Amino acid sequence: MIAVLIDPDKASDSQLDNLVFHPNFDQVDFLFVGGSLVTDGNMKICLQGLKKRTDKPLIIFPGSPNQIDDTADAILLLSLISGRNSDLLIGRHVESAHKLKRSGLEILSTGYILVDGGRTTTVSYISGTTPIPQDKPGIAAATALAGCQLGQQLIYLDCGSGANQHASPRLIAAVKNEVDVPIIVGGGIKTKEDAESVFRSGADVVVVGNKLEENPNFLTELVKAKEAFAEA
Ligand code: 1GP
Repeated sequence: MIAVLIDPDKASDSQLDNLVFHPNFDQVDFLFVGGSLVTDGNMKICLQGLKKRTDKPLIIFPGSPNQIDDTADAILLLSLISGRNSDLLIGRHVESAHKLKRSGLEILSTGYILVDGGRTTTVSYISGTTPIPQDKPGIAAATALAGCQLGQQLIYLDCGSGANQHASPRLIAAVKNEVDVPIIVGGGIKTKEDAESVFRSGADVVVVGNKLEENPNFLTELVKAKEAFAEA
């Protein structure tokens, strides 16, 4: 499946139009909305803009509790299990638990694993956590397994937005072999070959943000990668 990540701080009307009215948009499965740093108020404006344009599932990908907004359909309730920042493992969740319950959003409990994408990304800087090195697939697999044993329903392997490289095939495959839950992979996917390699290695959902902001026609390449994998 394909998820497009939308940064509410960058989502102008024309950017949303370019995405939603693209001829291949019907092949997009989910819209993830959020980020490590989002200006107050922009989340709602962005979600309302998307709601007006499409019926696709809108899923919040929150960097902080102020991004919870019931205009969306669901939320990836992220626990940053590759890090040891207690706030991002449980603290923020406690602070937002009642707000989240009242929102009525579908909650998708997600083990979020940050992987080294070759540069310091906003998410690693803001979270103050060290990503798992690409050459340590065993650590990634054990981390994902622990997340599932704690009851997480999804695993998100992320190199962070704008990463130089995406999670390696070896690391994705190691995680895939260890757990039965769906695996979301994002960060640094910039070519059709990247997307194909990530699908082939075991990703159930491929997430692209930056590349589609730069060039909405990359959606055509992404769809070809999804179709090539589906036919194989
Ligand atoms: C980041 O996985 C997402 O959290 C998407 O990353 O912007 O690099 O595609 P990109």
